[in-house]
Amino acid sequence: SAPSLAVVGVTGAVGQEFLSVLSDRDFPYSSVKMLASKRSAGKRVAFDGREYTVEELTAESFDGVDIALFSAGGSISKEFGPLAAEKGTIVVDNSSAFRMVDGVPLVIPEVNPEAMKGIKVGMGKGALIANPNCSTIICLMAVTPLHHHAKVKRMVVSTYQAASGAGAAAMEELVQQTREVLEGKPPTCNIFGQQYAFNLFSHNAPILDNGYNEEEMKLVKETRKIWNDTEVKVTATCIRVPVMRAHAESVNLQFENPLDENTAREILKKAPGVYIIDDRASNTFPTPLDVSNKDDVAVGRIRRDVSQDGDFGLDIFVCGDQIRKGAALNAVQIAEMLL
Ligand code: 11C
Repeated sequence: SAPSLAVVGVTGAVGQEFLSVLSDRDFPYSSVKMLASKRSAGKRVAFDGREYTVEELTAESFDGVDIALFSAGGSISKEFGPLAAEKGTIVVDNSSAFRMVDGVPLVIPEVNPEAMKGIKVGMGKGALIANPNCSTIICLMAVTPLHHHAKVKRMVVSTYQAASGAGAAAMEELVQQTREVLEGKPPTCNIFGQQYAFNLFSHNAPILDNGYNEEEMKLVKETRKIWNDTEVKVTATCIRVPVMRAHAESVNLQFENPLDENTAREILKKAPGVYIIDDRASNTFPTPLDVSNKDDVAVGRIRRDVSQDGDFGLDIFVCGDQIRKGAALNAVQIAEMLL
């Protein structure tokens, strides 16, 4: 029979997207609990033509729940994720809480479905499965097919990250600031503590002792775990740009084996969940708007890296919807694999 579902953090940007992706994909369910903090309890949310009342998340929320999709921040995941799993719920967690924990699969369905082998609804056992960081998902959707062909030795990622990655409030603040700046008023700076509209800045994640911010180190560590490759060299610089909901990433690749740009293009043409926008004649390449509200990741600017010898280096530019493939869609695809 169809699984019972719970959506944790249902009033947030990703929570709301969980609902539209579940609905768009006709995900089968017998019941669905809409869960959030006490603050949001009692609010009404619409799903599949019905209205639901948001319930407060408690330890009892997971009784009888087969699959729970979590996107309510790391501390909620840490508190309630293991508890839900103990009760027999399979938790697909969008936070960074369990990504690097040994034994917790970190999954992009098109990239490493084998990591969650054996985890299924109906086996009478709960589990934790982690959804990678959005920048990692979007990057690896395009890079993994190339990696399988020529093995990436080193990858340099520069990101241009949208407001949505910082949540619904950041998206609202971008709109508000844009209006304020155009009206000549001082911008309201509640989320990032600085002007965001008509500006860009280093990603707001905490800076670590090595000078990288947490977002950058997620790209480094998560790539190694997803590829099951402790050797691959990854470095990243993550930047927040005033774009609403899709991330862009410039990716420089160094390969162990040669890969010319035409072969790369053929590989990317066939890659699941990826499409190419790469028209040099008209200077048409992927943009965040091209992929906003779309499932697939766009890749372009596919070219040989002239700083490397022969065909051992490529540059590409990737755009993906942060809320969809970067979060909700990836989690729902994981949930589909549980059935
Ligand atoms: C951003 N990727 O775009 C971040 C937010 O590890 O899931 C999500 C952080 C995470 O700002």
